[in-house]
Amino acid sequence: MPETKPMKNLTYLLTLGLALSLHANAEGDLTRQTPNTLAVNLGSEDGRMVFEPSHLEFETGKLYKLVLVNDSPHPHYFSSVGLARSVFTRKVQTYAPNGDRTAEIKGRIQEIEVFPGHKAEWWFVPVQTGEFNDLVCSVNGHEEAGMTGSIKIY
Ligand SMILES: [Cu+2]
Repeated sequence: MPETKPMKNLTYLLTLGLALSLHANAEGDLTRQTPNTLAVNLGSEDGRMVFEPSHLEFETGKLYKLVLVNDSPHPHYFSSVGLARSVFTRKVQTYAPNGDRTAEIKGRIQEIEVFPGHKAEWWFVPVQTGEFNDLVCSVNGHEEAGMTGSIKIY
C-alpha cells in the first residue's frame, strides 16, 4: 500500500522528534561539555607560599578543568571544603614532570596534593553556588606563610 501524504508527514514528525530528543539527551550530560580550562600555580618557582591566582570563580552547570601546577620546590595541597562540597567531580588526571599521565582518579575529591614538578587536573561541574574563604594548603606552616585563597561559585 502506497504511503499517503499525511502518513509521510507523520513519519517525518516522528523522526524529527526522535532526533531532537536524542540531541537533548547529549546536551543533558554536563560532564561531557568542552571544559573551561583554568590554571592555578601552587607555590612559585622561587619558593613563595602562594596560590596564583588566589581568587577563583566558577559558574554552576559548566564543566571546568582546573589545572593545578606545582613548579615550586615544595609539595603543596589544594584544599577547599566549600568547593569540594559544591561540585560533581568527573575525574582527576595526574601528570609526571615529563608530561606522561600517571593516574586517573574518579569519585568524590576533598583535597589534592601536587608534588614539585608535577601537575594534576581536576575536572568538575559546580552544582551549587557559594562563596568560600577556605582555600588553603594544609602542609604544616604553609597557610601561615600565605597559602590561602577564596572561591566564588555563581
Ligand atoms: Cu603549600
